[in-house]
Amino acid sequence: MRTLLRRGVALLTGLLCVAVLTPAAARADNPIVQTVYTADPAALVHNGRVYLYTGHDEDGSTYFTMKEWRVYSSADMVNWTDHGVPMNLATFSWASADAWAGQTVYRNGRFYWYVPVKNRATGRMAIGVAVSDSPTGPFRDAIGRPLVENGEIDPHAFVDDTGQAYLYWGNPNLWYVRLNADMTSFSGSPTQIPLTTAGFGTRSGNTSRPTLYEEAPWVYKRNGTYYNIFAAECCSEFIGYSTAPGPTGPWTYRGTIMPRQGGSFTNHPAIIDFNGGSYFFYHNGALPGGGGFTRSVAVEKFSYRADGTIPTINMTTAGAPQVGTLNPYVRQEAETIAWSVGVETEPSSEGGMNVGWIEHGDHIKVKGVAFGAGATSFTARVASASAGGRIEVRLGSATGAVVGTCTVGATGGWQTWTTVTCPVSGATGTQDVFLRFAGGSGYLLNVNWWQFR
Ligand code: FUB
Repeated sequence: MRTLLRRGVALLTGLLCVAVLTPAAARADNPIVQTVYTADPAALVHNGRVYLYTGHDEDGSTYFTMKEWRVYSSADMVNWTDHGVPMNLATFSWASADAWAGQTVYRNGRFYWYVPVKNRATGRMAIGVAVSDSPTGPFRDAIGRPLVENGEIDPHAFVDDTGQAYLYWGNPNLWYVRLNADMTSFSGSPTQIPLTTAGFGTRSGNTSRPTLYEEAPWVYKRNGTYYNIFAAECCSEFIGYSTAPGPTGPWTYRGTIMPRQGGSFTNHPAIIDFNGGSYFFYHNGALPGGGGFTRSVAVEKFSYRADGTIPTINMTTAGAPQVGTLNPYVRQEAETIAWSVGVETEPSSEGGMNVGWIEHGDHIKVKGVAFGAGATSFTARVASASAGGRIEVRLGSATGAVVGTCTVGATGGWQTWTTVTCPVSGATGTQDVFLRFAGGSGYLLNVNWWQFR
């Protein structure tokens, strides 16, 4: 990812410089993740945070070459914390390939992550289920075998307010099965939801698939109505939706949510309500080097119409507005990022993740940082196997006013951590903070966390 993204972001930065006075460009926070390609979003609200589960498109992919899944979380919809890779193909001893589109639900103190993977024994796509006590994992295979297998993909679990849970999945068909309360077994047999044109719209020119339904069902209930949001009419896909009076139908096609756009021939929806707002997640090819096999997850805020229908939602680079502000006076993970240029993340020897592969001129943007009356110092947990470098604390942009500079020396290793502190002056009110890195050539330093005082 590094070379591709660095080169592309330099281009993007150039374009943004041309439009430097355009507020939308300055605010651009979509796609959500800049450090790797991400695909197939699934979002979950838990204890005041949004957890975003994604797949990972390998750099330079020419197919859905996917080996692991990733988790990010946010309390404000713009600053997203990278929780790394809590699950990969090796989690499922019976899986051989294709870590494709999954989804996570919470029930009775546990998190269940349903994913499609290829079953080594049969060569077919099957649905696995992993479990964890934490939304960020690690996850383990809950049953040691496929939960269900019929060669189809894109599982989505939904727990109805009756307590009955359902698993939906399918491409080219649409299936459901009633999950038991343990969420890792089911009752009855997988059942096909009839793909009627009344239920799922009319596809043009494909008699073997008469309806618009393609894949990626996302089912939920709102104000007594069941919604099924899905990827429609490959290729390229748009996002459509249907509604029903019950969890298994009968469905009525309601139209387009997100038209075809964004440079990826697939799209993949997730919808949540968080903190009084409604949010629509999707993916596109918007990052440098991006396309149909190098996708990136993004989000838009939207409002349901009074009658419960969903308006057309277009992809933006601005993304969702920030919910609240970020507190700089508590420890913040360096991998909590609104936008970054040049950096990557990795597991830290101190737990969680750290930011690494930092070179001169790279930066991290943290949005809406509430300094109040003002900060007097900046502290960062850092490591460097080279000669180190500097962390410039800038406000407003990567070329904005420098309010503090911390010098980082050699620590003897990329995971040999020390704490540096430098004075800060002029950081008051609510600001977008840019940590810009400076120094010589090559990698300069790693950052695990930071905090103002
Ligand atoms: O990411 C692989 C596949 O592409 C997913 O399973 C589908 O939903 C499509 O996004």
